[in-house]
Amino acid sequence: MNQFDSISLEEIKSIIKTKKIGCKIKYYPKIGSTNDIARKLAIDGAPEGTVIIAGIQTTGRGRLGRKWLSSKGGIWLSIILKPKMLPNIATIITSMVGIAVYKTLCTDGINLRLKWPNDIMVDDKKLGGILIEIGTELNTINYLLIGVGINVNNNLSDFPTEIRDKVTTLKILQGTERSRAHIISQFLEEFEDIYNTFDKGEQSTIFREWKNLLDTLGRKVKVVTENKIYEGVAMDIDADGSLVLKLSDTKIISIIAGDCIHLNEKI
Ligand code: BT5
Repeated sequence: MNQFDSISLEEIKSIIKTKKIGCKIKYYPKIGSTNDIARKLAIDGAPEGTVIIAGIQTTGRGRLGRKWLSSKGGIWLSIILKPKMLPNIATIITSMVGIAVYKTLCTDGINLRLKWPNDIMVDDKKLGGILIEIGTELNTINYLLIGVGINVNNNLSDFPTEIRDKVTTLKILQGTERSRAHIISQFLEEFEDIYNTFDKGEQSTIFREWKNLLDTLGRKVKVVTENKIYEGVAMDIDADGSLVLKLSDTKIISIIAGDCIHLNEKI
């Protein structure tokens, strides 16, 4: 047992400087998925900014029901939001989470980049991911759940062999274990900052910042959407957060959701 083996809620509460995000924080040493607990709490009327943190998730999930490996040592958390309804709200919130993770970790000499739409990458390996789930009723957002997973003190041996060459952790990158309480507190502060910018209606400022961090732009990519696969050059992010793709026949299209594979170095 060492000092970084567990996440101390008391420590987070003693250092965090936010007003809204983290107004209530719940910690579970081992649960299914923080997003499931968040959903229950949101339906029961938990206030905006409530945060749920897990030590281990037994049924952590990614997008489209994919499995998210959540062994001991990572940051697995959800935030309950109650934002105003906007078209493509999931995209702007994903961008805000990516920017907040970047600002939290960039001072540590890590070459962190974002891969459209929701991957947190270092040197082309996945360090973390973002999952947005929305509860709506008659065109009104009842709640929006942000799920964030970041590999911190977990080891490569915690991952199945088939994805070991595609993932990384802060411990592998930095050769040392980190206080997750500190990282979480800083991340929640960075997120609150950018959520205030969002509340002021400054979406274009947020997308401009996102574009600077997106490693996807300028690359040849393959994008797998629900019903089609596209290949082309990722040109830009448009006003609603869609990826603008120039196809090989020079046709230009916008894609709001999908899985993106980088096919080459930046051109
Ligand atoms: C994501 O999905 O990247 C969103 C991950 C969100 C996880 C958080 S943890 C807290 C909250 N509670 C939850 O239950 N979930 C959220 P997606 O883009 O679909 O990527 C999923 C893919 O990433 C998998 O199919 C694996 O290939 C890979 N993967 C799984 N676990 C990983 C890990 N710990 N680190 C890096 N890659 C992983």
